[in-house]
This record gives sequence, structure tokens and C-alpha cells, in this order.
Amino acid sequence: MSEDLKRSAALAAMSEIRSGMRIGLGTGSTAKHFVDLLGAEVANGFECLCVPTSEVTAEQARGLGIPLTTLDDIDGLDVTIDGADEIDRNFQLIKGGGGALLREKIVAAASARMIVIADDSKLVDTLGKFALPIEVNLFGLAATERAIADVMGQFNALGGRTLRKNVDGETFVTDGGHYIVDASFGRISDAKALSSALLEIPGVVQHGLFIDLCSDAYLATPGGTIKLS
Ligand code: ABF
Repeated sequence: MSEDLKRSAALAAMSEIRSGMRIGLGTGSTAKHFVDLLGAEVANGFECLCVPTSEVTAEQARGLGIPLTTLDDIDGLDVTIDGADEIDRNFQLIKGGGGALLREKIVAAASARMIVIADDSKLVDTLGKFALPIEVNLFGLAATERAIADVMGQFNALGGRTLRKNVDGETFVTDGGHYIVDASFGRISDAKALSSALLEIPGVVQHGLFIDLCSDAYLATPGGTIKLS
């Protein structure tokens, strides 16, 4: 997706923002545009209070002078604006390609509304082509991976799984100090059942299926940005 399209989706989502709102700030290259746009408004005197979904986003927001808080200091958020790796027509999502899924899900769940910004290539009929990120505890990693493999078998996964590496070839570590297993399902026909099965594995901290959390999406196309509600 070109930076122009990402920025268009982010700009469209700015129409949802009102003075005084408490806003969850997403992570990823599309959400980064939204934070830039919000920062420009804050520089002009716009008032808001924000919770970032990653250390990267927190650093960006601080650099722009966006006032930050935590979910320990406020009782909820009005809206979260975040990217996604896949979105279906029922607003179910796969997230976590950027490795921030745990905080993204905590923030989305604490928000009255979650709005996705993306290009329309992220819109799919069925989730699962994008490998599902699963955040796992380091303790008992092999046992957790075996249990994930069992669930993949039960759900007829078409592909395998990999422990995520960073660009230097080292194991990727999340902001919460966990690893990520990327599981290629190919096609996820029952996201709720898969979510429950994965969360039953003790070593699974969280996974990137966002079910019934998102209510709207701004999807950018070369012909303009469309809103799905
Ligand atoms: C975050 O950024 C993630 O949940 C998702 O994996 C990713 C989308 O990235 P991008 O906007 O760069 O495509 O929202």
C-alpha cells in the first residue's frame, strides 16, 4: 500500500475525532500517519488524551507533544484508531503483524469504539491468508508450540508455523517480553472457536484474532476512501 493511501485512510479517520476525546493510538505504518495528523492538530491547540499501543507509538506521540496517559489513570477510551492485517465484512480482524497485538487488544477492548484504517487490500472474504500472530510466554515454549500445532491440526490449517525473528535473525520479543508464533491457517472458518481453543493453551498470552472489537473501517482505494460501518 502506498504511503499516500495509508495517509488517506488516516485522514478520513480524523473526522471521527472530537476535542477532549480519550484516544487509543494504534501501531504500524498506517496508524503512524494517524498519529502524525493528530500531532499536527495538537500543535494547533487541539485537546485530547491518548493511550499508545506500543513503545514505538508512544515515542512517536511524545515527539509530537501528544498528551499520553495509561489505562490505569483513566476509566476508558472514547475511540481507538488502528491498522489491521486483515478485516472481513463482519469487522473481524487479524492483527499483530507489527508485533503489538497484546497492547492493541487491551486498548481496543477498553475503547467505546475501535476504528480500523487500512487500504482495501486488507479486506478479505475469509480471514486466514495472513499468518495468525500468537503471542506466547517464553516458559515452556516447546510445549506451547506443540499445543498450537495440535490446534492447527484440529482447525485444518493449510500451512505451518514459525517463531518470529527480527531483521537481525534474532527471535522477536514483544513490548511485553514475549515471543510470537506466526501460524498459517490459510482459511479460518470459525474465528470464535479458534480464538477459544488458542486461549485454552496456558502458554498463549494472546492472539491476533480481534473478534467483535471493531465497529467501523476506513479503507483507502486509489479512487477514494470508503467507510464501512
Ligand atoms: C498494527 O499494524 C498491527 O496490528 C497490524 O499488524 C499492522 C498493520 O500494519 P500496516 O498499517 O503497516 O499495514 O496495527
